[in-house]
Amino acid sequence: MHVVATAGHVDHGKSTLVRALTGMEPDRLAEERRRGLTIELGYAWTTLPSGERLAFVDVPGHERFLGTMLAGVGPAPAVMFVVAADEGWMPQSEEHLVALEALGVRHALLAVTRADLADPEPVIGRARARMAASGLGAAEARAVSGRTGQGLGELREALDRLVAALPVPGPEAPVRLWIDRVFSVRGSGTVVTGTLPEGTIAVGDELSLPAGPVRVRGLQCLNEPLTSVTGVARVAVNLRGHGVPERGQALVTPGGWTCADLVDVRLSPVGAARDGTGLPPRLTAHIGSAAVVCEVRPLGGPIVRLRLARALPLHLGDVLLLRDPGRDRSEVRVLAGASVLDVRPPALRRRGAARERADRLAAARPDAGSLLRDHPLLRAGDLLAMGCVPTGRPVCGDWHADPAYWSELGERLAEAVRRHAAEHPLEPGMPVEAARHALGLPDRRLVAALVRPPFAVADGRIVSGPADLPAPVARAVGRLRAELSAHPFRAPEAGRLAELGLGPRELAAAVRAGVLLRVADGIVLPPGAQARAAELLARLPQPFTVSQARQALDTSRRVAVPLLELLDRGGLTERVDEVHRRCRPQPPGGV
Ligand SMILES: Nc1nc2c(ncn2[C@@H]2O[C@H](COP(=O)(O)OP(=O)(O)OP(=O)(O)O)[C@@H](O)[C@H]2O)c(=O)[nH]1
Ligand SMILES: [Mg+2]
Repeated sequence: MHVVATAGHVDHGKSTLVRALTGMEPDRLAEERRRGLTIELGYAWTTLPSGERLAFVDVPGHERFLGTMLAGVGPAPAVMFVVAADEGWMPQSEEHLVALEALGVRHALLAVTRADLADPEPVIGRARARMAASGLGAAEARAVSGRTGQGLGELREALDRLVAALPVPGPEAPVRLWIDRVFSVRGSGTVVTGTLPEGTIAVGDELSLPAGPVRVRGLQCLNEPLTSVTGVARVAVNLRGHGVPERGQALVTPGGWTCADLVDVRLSPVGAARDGTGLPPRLTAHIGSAAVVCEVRPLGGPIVRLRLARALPLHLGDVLLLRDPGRDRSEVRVLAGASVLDVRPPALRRRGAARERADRLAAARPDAGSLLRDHPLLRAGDLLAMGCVPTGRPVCGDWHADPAYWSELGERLAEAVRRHAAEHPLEPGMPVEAARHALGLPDRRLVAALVRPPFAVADGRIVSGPADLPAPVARAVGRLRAELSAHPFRAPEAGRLAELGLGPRELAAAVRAGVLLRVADGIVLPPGAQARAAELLARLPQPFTVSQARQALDTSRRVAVPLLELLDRGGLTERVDEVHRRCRPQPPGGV
């Protein structure tokens, strides 16, 4: 089915035309019929010549009910714009047109009605010119009469063409049903109605309201009970859950939207505001059936920040209509459309931060690539809740990153690992957690995903080796060095080396690469072990025996003997006699 809202000046014949097209009464209230005035939104439906079903949301034209008009038009994808042939273009014609322009409505049909009272042609010309100038485009026009039925056949065919040209909404899209009516049915509880623009609601679904989760007990579409309904549709949803919903709230897919009370937007001023200077500091923002007071903070150029009095479920690319409720009634009060650029904007504390923000958002678009340039690291669920389908592959798990930011992070990580190695030469490598902290990342897995040769992750540390060291060897060496961190001189036994996959060839490569020190055949220690050993041995009473050295180094004879020989060769120690050695004084600056 399709949904079309009406629009047009008060008393121009919108409800009469809907009645004539559908045979249903859109003005449900006794007061409306008594006064001949639409106050609330009206609903009526018909079948078009093509067989397509079309529901109308009939809006009031009176200036006092502009908020209600916006609630009706907001979620509808197309509009039937009504102008009376005998009265012509009037102030609320203009105001409604400006509102449609601000909302970005692009699909409209012009019905010049009451054609039985005056020649419709001049009015058609004027109205089409206004609509074309406002960005609504070249709308098809029909002269009709809701009273005599003149032109209704052609109007129905034109409505068929209008709805056939509408984009097909996605059945899988997250649900956001802006509530336009709430009532209770004895024995069934609360029922809300609204225009479902896209997505699917099924009986049994769990959805969210501001007050909490609710479950769908029953569904109706054009008075028929259904088990599931896909947008576009007029729906009545019977809910089970806590709290009583209100018009202006939205029934949404949990996690499908970002509930935001602070948004950065790009303004498109409309109507008289187009040449105006700046906006008042307090306005009313309309979206769907919601109307929320907001404070306006200009950031620079067309970019402004809105603080909404109440959080709304929003996506990037949503359009809020801004109007000034306090202005003189005679003026057109709709001021601008505000296209949402960010629903999680950063705080602006520094001087000049607002201007920088405006520059940054100047070219922003509502897609994942653009969003990631602004929020460089987001989970897939966050992207979707902000209204952007992730494109490209995640960098790890469900994390998506801006490519430029990701490669910069890689460089920062390498730098941090090198600095860590320089500052902690005896540690086997930088702990992954320390790297996560240094880079300010939210998830350790991101650090692991950033590690590239010559670095590798082993036992919770980032170990380094030259690029030509094969990754499995680098990992094994990293693990070995991690094991050595508590007892740096307890070189692993042959069995452990074999378990780690470090045979003679792998050990030789690691030694060549400088990531291990060869003490003797099959005995390896971390690089820098000589200096560390000399330091510990220098604390012993001089001269010392192999046994004393073994204890000081907390190792076995198997390691101590060849290590001392290595130190002798390196000039760090020297023999005094058959059983004693001593440390050789070292030049200042160390070895
Ligand atoms: N002669 C004639 N009168 C019409 C026609 N359409 C509407 N009217 C009359 O115009 C008056 C207003 O009609 P409505 O249909 O209530 O107008 P509306 O646009 O719905 O008004 P609001 O909802 O209050 O903005 C009523 O008295 C109708 O009888 C028409 O085609 N011909
Ligand atoms: Mg009416």
